[in-house]
Amino acid sequence: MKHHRSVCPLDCPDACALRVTVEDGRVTRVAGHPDHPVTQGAICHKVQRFPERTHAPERLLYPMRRVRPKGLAVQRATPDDFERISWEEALAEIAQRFQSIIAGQGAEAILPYSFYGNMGVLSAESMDRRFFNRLGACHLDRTICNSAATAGSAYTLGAPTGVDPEDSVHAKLILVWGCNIVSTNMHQVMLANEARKRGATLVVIDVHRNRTARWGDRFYQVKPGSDAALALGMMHVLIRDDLVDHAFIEQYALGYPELADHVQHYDPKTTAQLTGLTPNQVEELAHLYGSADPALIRLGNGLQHHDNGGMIMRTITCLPALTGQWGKRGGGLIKGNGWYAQFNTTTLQRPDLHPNPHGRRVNMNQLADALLDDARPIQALFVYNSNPAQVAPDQTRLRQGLLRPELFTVVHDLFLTDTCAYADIVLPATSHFENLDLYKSYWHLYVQLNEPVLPIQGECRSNPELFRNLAVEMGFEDDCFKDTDETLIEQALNSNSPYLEGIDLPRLRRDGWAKLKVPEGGLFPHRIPTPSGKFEFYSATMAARGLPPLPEHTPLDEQEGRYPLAFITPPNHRFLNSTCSNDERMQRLEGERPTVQLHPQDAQADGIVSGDPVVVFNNRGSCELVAEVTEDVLPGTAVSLGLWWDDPQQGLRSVNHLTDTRISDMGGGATFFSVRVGVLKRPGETPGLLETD
Ligand SMILES: Nc1nc2c(c(=O)[nH]1)N[C@H]1C(S)=C(S)[C@@H](COP(=O)(O)OP(=O)(O)OC[C@H]3O[C@@H](n4cnc5c(=O)[nH]c(N)nc54)[C@H](O)[C@@H]3O)O[C@H]1N2
Ligand SMILES: Nc1nc2c(c(=O)[nH]1)N[C@H]1C(S)=C(S)[C@@H](COP(=O)(O)OP(=O)(O)OC[C@H]3O[C@@H](n4cnc5c(=O)[nH]c(N)nc54)[C@H](O)[C@@H]3O)O[C@H]1N2
Ligand code: SF4
Ligand SMILES: [Mo]
Repeated sequence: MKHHRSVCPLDCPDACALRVTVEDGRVTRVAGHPDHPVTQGAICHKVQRFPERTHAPERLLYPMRRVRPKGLAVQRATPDDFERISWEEALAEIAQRFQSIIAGQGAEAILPYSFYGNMGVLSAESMDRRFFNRLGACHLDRTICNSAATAGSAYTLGAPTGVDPEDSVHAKLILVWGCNIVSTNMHQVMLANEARKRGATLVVIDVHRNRTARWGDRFYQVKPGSDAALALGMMHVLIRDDLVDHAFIEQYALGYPELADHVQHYDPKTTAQLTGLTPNQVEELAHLYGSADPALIRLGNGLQHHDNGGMIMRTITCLPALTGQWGKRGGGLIKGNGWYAQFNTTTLQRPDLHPNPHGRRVNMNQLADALLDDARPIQALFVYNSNPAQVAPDQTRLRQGLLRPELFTVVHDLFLTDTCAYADIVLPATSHFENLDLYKSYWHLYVQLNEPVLPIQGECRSNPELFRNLAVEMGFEDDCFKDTDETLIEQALNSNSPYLEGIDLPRLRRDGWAKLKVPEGGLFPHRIPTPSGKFEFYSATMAARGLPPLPEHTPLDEQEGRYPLAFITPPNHRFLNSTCSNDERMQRLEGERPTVQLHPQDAQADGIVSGDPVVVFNNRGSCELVAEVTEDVLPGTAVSLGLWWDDPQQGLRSVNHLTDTRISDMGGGATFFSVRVGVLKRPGETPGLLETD
């Protein structure tokens, strides 16, 4: 029996340090590393299940070629849909198909599709990027998660950064805003509980009473997409009651007179109408925030998945500058901190290898549109670190696109995901227990090294190894395709960022992790990287781009598709996006089937009671869910948690049949949560208006 250090590879802010037990060549236990300052020995249930996941009989262990028709119409993808082939055959077939597409339509007809299924720097953004750059492939804008917030908050703060979460123990108020931390950021809960012991109040703002709302001390329930109005209403009260920090504003902020004038319109009564709160609640929240010291905002990731998501983030990030909370230990705001780990991406990804840096780009939220683009249809799709046939919007059209007979699709994954149901070639990926990799967190400030603890299983290959092999097959002779994993890590760390100073491979090999050298207070007050060098309430850059220069509330289109309910589909507790959704134990703990939470008023209209199978539909598609009638949601809002894999035999399919490829106001972000639907108690039947309306 041996114990090893490891890192959780999942797309989760906590980036936990793991302690892994290996016995007879198998992982038998995964626990949190007790010495890591943030992980503190605790991890979530999902990753405690990694021994079973790593050695699951369903894991892909060798390359396969399709022998049966594509699609999820009748049943899930099964190994019987494929025949086993050798790596030599697989690589030769991919290279030959790529070469003939390049000769015919050009390399821009080949689209890589990846996200952060494995957050490792090597797995997610190294050899793969070099390969597709050298190929001259279509560029992919990786916008599915965080790009509206990155763009929106940068207008106010200059960079999408926040304070060190370890300082949250010093807060006296923590405002958890559109962030379900009990499920999605458990170590923020541990830190907040410590703050609570020291007297802090925990306030939650969300559209539904989620697990975090139940844990917090106070809960404010708002209408979807109304958070900018709420923040502006809070500013109105803070300014009216002189709860702002004038000295701070004078020294560090730009545009206060314009802001003060602008928020006159957002009196508590108006704000209440816009948000669904009462005027008293608006006053109370503003006073709670304005009088606590230090006050911290933990701003969520999902909150930005609205048509107006960029502006929501831009607006909320103004609050700590108004109250002078930056620079106070335990105050300020945390949205994300990934920006600080400034690895040398130019060397890692080699954008210079691309023959056409300003060539064709596809926004990953608009994969459905790109696949169905008659003028320039994508001819080859190469999927890794992602499961688009589950996570991307507008699945009805997306899957039509994936079924185009001439489309050549390759999927590299650990499991036969829903996307594999559309693959011509499936390639087996190593688990992170089999790889060397480098990790950062998008929340805490530690960089970590992950060393292999298991031999490679079956014929699996890691992402960097796969793209090294493909480069050889394509005849790419550039030296960069010969770099080993160690070299890639050294290159990543060889950056002139002050935050990475003193962090190198030998140190990471010795200690496992190292804290970034971020000065106390983050960028504040040393450097506020906006054009003016101040927090910008008024942004000339936004004005120049045709955007409102002041924080603003833009209501969501409640007429979207003429459907009565706003439909919100955030992550659940035990799946990680669509990863872990194939674990039957996790499914059981999540209640066997996906549900839709409906307010009694909305349910009554159609005689729906809890447990009824219902059809949720709009003009883009439909899916079947089980009704859960509850006052945890507001009238007019329906909530379904988790991305469940399709099961055609059980009538299960992705909630993303209902979402749209529309992009947000800033950053090309996803609009998963700005969707409207109808609900009917008619299982199995497809009412006439479902698909076409
Ligand atoms: N267990 C688990 N953990 C995860 C994930 C997972 O799938 N499962 N996914 C990971 C990833 S990739 C990400 S990006 C993060 C996401 O995690 P979070 O940052 O917590 O974001 P979400 O869970 O998407 O949304 C947070 C909350 O925003 C609420 N919300 C939706 N619309 C609005 C609105 O208009 N106003 C307000 N105030 N609230 C709104 C939702 O109801 C939800 O409760 O979690 C990561 N961690
Ligand atoms: N309706 C709705 N849709 C959403 C969201 C939502 O809240 N609501 N959330 C959105 C968000 S925030 C995000 S980030 C996206 C996430 O979307 P994705 O990034 O697609 O996330 P996953 O579904 O977890 O799929 C990751 C896949 O990568 C595979 N994988 C893991 N490690 C490796 C590896 O080393 N190599 C290879 N080749 N594959 C590997 C996993 O097995 C898994 O199948 O989903 C988005 N979609
Ligand atoms: S999914 Fe998140 S909480 Fe769970 S082990 Fe990984 S990093 Fe930690
Ligand atoms: Mo995400």
